[in-house]
Amino acid sequence: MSKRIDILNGPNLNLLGTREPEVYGSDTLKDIEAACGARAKERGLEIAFHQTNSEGELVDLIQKSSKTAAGVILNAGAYTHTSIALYDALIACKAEVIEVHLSNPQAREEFRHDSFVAKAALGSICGFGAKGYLFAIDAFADRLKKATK
Ligand code: CA2
Repeated sequence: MSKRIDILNGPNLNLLGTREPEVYGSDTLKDIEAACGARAKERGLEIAFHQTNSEGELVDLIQKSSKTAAGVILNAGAYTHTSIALYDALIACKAEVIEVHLSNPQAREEFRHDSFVAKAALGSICGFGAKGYLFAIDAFADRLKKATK
């Protein structure tokens, strides 16, 4: 079984560390990528890390992950709350999906309360900042270990 986890990030997450540290923390996306790489190595997983501001490209990435990855960790940014195209790609995706958000959308504006990603995901990790990505890597590592037992 593939031990690859694709970590996909949506719009504006390339701006992390530049503004709103009180909401999103002070880590840059590069810092998060490095921390994910280190945790994945400890847990015997490979990762591929991507960010795009384009909804269509996010759909393309999910379709690619479906063919090549065991799991997808997805922070779809604001597309989380708007994108039926993402929902359709996720329900067709053969890899399991864990939704991650740095902030807790439920504790924010009402327009962030609904998630098209959550409806197609194994589960969601929200509100723990960059650590949420590491929790998701651990969740996949535990699941893949169980599956090969
Ligand atoms: O909390 C999260 O991870 C979000 O996915 C972040 C999205 C937001 O639309 C979601 O509701 C929750 C926004 C990402 C924008 O990140 C920025 C970071 C620094 C400066 C500007 C934007």
